[in-house]
Amino acid sequence: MRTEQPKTIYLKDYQAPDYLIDETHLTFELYEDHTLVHAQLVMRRNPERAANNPKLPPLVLDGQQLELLSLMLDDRELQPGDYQLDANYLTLQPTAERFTVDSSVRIHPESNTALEGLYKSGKMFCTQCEAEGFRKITYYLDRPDVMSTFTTTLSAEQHRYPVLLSNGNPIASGSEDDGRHWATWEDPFKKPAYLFALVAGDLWCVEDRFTTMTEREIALRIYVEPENIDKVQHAMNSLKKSMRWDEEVYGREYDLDIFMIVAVNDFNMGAMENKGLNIFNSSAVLAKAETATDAAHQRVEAIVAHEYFHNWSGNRVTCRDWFQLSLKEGFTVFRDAEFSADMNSRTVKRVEDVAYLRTHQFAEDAGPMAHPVRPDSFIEISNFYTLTVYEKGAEVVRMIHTLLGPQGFRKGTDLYFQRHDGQAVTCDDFVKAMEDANGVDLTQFKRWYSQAGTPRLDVSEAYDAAAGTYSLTFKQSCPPTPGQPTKEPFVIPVELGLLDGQGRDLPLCLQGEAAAQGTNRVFSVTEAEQTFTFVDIPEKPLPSLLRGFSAPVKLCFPYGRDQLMFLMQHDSDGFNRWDAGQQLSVQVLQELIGQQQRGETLALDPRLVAALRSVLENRELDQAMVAEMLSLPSEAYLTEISDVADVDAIHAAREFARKRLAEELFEPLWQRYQANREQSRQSPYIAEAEHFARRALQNIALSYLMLSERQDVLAACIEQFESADNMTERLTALAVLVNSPFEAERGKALEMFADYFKDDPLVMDQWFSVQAGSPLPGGLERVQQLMQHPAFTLKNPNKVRALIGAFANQNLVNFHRIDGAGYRFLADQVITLNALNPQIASRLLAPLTRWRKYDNARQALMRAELERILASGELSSDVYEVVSKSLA
Ligand code: B3K
Ligand code: ZN
Repeated sequence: MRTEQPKTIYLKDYQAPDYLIDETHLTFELYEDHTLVHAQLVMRRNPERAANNPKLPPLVLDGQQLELLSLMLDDRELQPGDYQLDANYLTLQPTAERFTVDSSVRIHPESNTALEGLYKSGKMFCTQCEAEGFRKITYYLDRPDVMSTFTTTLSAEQHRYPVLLSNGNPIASGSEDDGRHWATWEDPFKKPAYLFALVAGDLWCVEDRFTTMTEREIALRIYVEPENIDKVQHAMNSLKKSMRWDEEVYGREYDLDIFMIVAVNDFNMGAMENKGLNIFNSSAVLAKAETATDAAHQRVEAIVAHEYFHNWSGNRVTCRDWFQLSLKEGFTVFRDAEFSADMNSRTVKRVEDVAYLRTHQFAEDAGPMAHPVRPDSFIEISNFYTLTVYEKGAEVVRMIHTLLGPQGFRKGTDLYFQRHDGQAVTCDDFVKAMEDANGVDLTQFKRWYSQAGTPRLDVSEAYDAAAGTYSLTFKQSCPPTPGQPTKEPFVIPVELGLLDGQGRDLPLCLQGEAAAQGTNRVFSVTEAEQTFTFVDIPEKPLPSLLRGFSAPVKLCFPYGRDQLMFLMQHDSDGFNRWDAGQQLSVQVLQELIGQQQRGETLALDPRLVAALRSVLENRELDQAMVAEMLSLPSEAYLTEISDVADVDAIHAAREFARKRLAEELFEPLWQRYQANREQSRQSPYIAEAEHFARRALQNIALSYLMLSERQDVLAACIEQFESADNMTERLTALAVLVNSPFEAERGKALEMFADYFKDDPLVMDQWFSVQAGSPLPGGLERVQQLMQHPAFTLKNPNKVRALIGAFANQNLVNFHRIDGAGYRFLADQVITLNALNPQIASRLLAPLTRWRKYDNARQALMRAELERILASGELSSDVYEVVSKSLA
C-alpha cells in the first residue's frame, strides 16, 4: 500500500546507476510461516558515473516489505546508525570503489496475495519479479540496467517440496538430517533482477530434448502439478517448434543447457520469461482436447513462443529502463505473431490481431490512459503493460519490417543482437541498428514511439479519363492525447492495389516513373497531405488500401456498399477481403442502430445477406476465413467507433441483424454445420489449422442456427454438447444454450458441465465466463450469485478475469445497466482487490475509465464510481494512477 503521495517518474530524468552488481549470491530458506533470504552482492562503482566525481555517492538499495535482520559492508557488521531505512530504500555509505554487501531479511510469501515477489500458489513457492518485484525479495538495485550473474541456493522441507528450481544450470544439491534438502543453481549469463526466478514444489515434469543448429543438446522440462501431467504435450510441441523457428527465421540459438517451464495456478498475467526458468499461468501451458478449446491451444502455442523468443529479445538484450518496455515487448509480440502466422493461417492470424487492436488498443489510445509506445512518464510501471506497449508496439516493428522488407529487417536484427548482446538498451538503439544495417534514415518514423493516439488517414480519389491518370490524396491527422495537444506527421506505410472492373490488380506506375513496378506496392505517406498519381490507368479503378493493415491507423475512404461487396469478392489481399466485409457490416449495422434509436422498424440491407451467402457458398475459401467473415463486428468495436455509444441500440441492432441473417441463410448454414459436425465426429481431435478452421465454421454456424429456435437445431446442439470429444465443440454448444431461450436445457447443460469438470479450475473458468458474458436480462445478479460458487475466489486472478472481467468487458448491455448497478458492482470489486492484489484491481478498472464514450446519465454514474474508489481509503499506486488520470 502507498504510504506517501505517489510520485511520477520521467524518462527525461534517467541517469545510469552509480553502482553496479557483478555477482549476486542468494540463499533462500523456505518455511511455512516465513522465508529467510540472504544476499551477497559483489559490487563496484559504475565507471560511467565515476568520472569527474571523486567522492563516493551513497548506495541506495531498493527494498519493500522486508524485515532486515542483519547487514554487512565487506567484513563490517552495520548497526542501525550506519544506514538509513524507510519503506522503499536502504541507504548506506560505501567506503571503497569495490565492496560486498551482505544482507539477511525475513519475508512472508505465505501471505503475499499481490502475487509479486516471492509468493505461494497453492502448495508451491514461486516468484514474479518483473517489473519491480525483486525488491520485495531482498535489498537490491532493482532496475534493468543493473545486470549481474546469479547463484541461488534454496532449501526446503523435502517431502513437501521435492523439486527446487532456479535460473541457469543445477550445480549442487544435498539433503540434511532434519528432513530438509537444498539445491544450488548457477546462471552464467548476466541478467537484471526482474529475470530472477525460483520455484519449490511437489511437481512432475515432462522431459524432452532439442538439438540446436550447432548440434548442442538442450534438456527441455515442463513442470506441473501431478494431476496436470496429461496436459503438457501441446506446450512441449510448441516449444520445440519455437526453438526451431527462431533459428531459421532469426538465426537465434538457445544458450543454456536446460530450458524449464513451470505452470502455476495463481498468476497475474500470462507468463514470464525468467532466464532458463519460465513461469507460466497454468492457462497458458495446459491444453488437451477434452479441456481446452482451439483458441486455448493457439494461445498456449503463442505464449510459449513469446516467452521463449524473449530469451534473445528481452534477456540477452534487455531494456535500459522501463520506459523502453516496448523494445522487448513490441518486438517479441511481432515475433510471436509471425511465428503463429507461419504455424497456422497467416491471413486468419492477421484478421484476429487487427480486430483486437482496433477494438481494444484504439480505445485505450483514445482514453485517459493513452500513452506513447515509449511512455514519457508513469506513476506505477505495472500499469504500462498495455495494449499500446505490446500490440501497437508490435505494429511499429511490423511497419519497420514492411518498409525494409524481410531481408533488410533481418540485417537489422542481426546487427541489433550482435551489437547489443549482454546490454540494456533503448528503442532508439533498436531503430539505429535498423538504420545502420540498411543505410536508411528513420528519424521521422520514430514519432511512432513518442506520439500517442491513433492517426486518422482520410483518402480521396480523382480520375482523369482523358489523361489516364488516377490520383489518391492522403490526409493524416492525429487527435490530442493527455499531455500531447498537437502531433507531427507520421510515416505511414500504405500497401495498396488498384482493381479494374474485372477485379484484377492493375500495374502501378507513378507519374515520373519509367515503368510499372508491380501491382501491389507500399507507399510512405510522410506529409500531412500528400497525393500519389498513377499513370496508364485505362478505367476508373477501385482502390484496395492499407492491405494487410500496413499501419495502425483509422482509414477513411468513402466506399459504397456495392464497392465493398466487389472488394469482398475480388481483392487479391485476403485481409482486405475480410475488411471490406467488416466495413459493409459496420455500415449496415450503423443504419440499423439509427433506425432503432429513431423508433423505426428495423430493416436489414439485403446486400449483407447476399454478400455473406456468397461467402458461405464459396467452397474454395479457407473455412476459418468464412467463419471470420460471418462474424459481425463486436459490440465493443461498434462502441469504439461511435462518438456516443448507445449500448442498448447497438445490442438490439446487432442481434436483429444476426437473427435476420440466421433466417435468410438457414439452409447453407445448416448444410455446412452438418457436414463439419459429421467430420468432427469421424476424426479424432487434432490441434492444427485445418481442423481449427473446420470447427470454427461449424461453431459459428451453430450460433446462428440456434437463433432460429428450431427443435432440430436444439437437438443437434445438445448432441454436440453431450457427445463432442473436445472442449471447442462442447463449450460452443454450452454457450449457445446459455444464450438461448431454452431454459430447461440451459440449466441442465450448465449443471452437467460443472459436475463433470468441477475439479478442473481452468475448465471452471470457462464455465464462469460463458455465464458472465450472457446478454440475457439479470446478468449482474447471475454474476453476483456465481461469486458465491465454491469454485470462485477473488484471490485467483484467472477467476476474477473469467467472471468479473468477462462481465464488465463482454456483457455490455448488463454491465452498462442504466441504473448504474453494474458500475457499482465493479467498483466494489476494485476496492476489495485494491487491498489484495493491486495489479488485478487496476486492470479490472479499465471499463470504467472509458466513461467519455457514453451518454450523460451513464457518464455521471461511472464518474461517481471512480470518485468513490478514489475516496475509499489508502489506494495502491496502481489503482490511484488509473483512477486519478481517468478523472482528470
Ligand atoms: N514480461 C512479462 C510481463 C510482466 C508483467 C509484469 N507486471 C510477460 C511477457 O510479456 O512476456
Ligand atoms: Zn513479453
